[in-house]
Amino acid sequence: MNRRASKAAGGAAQSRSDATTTLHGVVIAAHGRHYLVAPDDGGAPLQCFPRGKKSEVAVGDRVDYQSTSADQGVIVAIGERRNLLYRSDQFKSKLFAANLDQLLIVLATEPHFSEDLLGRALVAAEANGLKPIILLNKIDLEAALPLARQRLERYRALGYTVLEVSEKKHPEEAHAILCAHLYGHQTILLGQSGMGKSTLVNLLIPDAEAATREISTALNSGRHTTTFTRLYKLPKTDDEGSQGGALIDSPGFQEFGLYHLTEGTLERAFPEFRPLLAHCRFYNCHHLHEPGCAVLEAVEDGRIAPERHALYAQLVHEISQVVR
Ligand SMILES: Nc1nc2c(ncn2[C@@H]2O[C@H](COP(=O)(O)OP(=O)(O)OP(=O)(O)O)[C@@H](O)[C@H]2O)c(=O)[nH]1
Ligand SMILES: [Mg+2]
Ligand SMILES: [Zn+2]
Repeated sequence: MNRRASKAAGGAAQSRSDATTTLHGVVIAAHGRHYLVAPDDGGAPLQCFPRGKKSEVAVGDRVDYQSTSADQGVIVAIGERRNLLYRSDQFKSKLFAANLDQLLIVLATEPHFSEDLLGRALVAAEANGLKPIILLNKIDLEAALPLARQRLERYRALGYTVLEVSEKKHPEEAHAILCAHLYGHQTILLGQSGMGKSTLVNLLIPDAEAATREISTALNSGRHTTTFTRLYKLPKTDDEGSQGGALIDSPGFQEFGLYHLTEGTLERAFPEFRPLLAHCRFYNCHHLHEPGCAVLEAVEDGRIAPERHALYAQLVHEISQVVR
């Protein structure tokens, strides 16, 4: 049946089962080579496979697809992306999501969060032009709170937004704070396992039923609760100006390689380096050992934290390992 004929036959349901008709939707979940696509016409999500061997589809992608059965389809084209967030090592890359506005880095007082991963997530946000927001969750765990706050002081000083909530103990307060920052934007939640990403999704989107740790414990299914990346549309609220948006929940991770970045992108991803870059003696300064380096001088006299420069040096080292 051609497009005209299917139109004549009438109805979206008819054309959706027509393999030659190209339909449009958004990828809302990715698990291996399985993708869930939410059709633009508001129909139920259907399971899709990408055409061809390489699966480079990401959650948040706009796609053209053709249905192969009532609840399955094949992705035939990926729409142009505003951005694509991913991590990489020397050998492979792993997609997080596409077409994002913000990156919410979810940390907690407990378990102890990794500052290395926090620093890398900030660099990834800067490199992709995404607004990073740091969230400290579980502030009800008072014994661990002072240290967590102290560790985040540096990032506040750099100008990053740092929010503090207790999703479990003070859900109404948390709800208000989070809505103010998340409504109207497409935001990915990144963080180590157990920080409270899925709890946050459930707080803002009650019918998301994102599995939290309790559920996984009940099912005895291991440490990592969330096993795939999934997009949830924010419900429209009554108060005017709230425009929906979406949250993308992702599995907790332990590594955040950024081997695909260039040195030029890296140096600009550190906001405290930026005003100094024009003042290095050599225009192609690597800010590692060069004489007359304005960045190294700032490290020397305490304007730049040595830990931040060490992260920069480590990332430069890592990208130099890649054969381009
Ligand atoms: N004390 C306390 N516990 C919390 C809070 N928020 C979440 N938790 C608990 O922290 C645990 C982990 O929460 P999840 O939302 O599953 O964490 P996650 O970041 O999604 O973890 P992964 O899916 O494994 O990446 C659960 O037992 C939650 O109940 C909080 O504000 N205070
Ligand atoms: Mg989770
Ligand atoms: Zn320099």
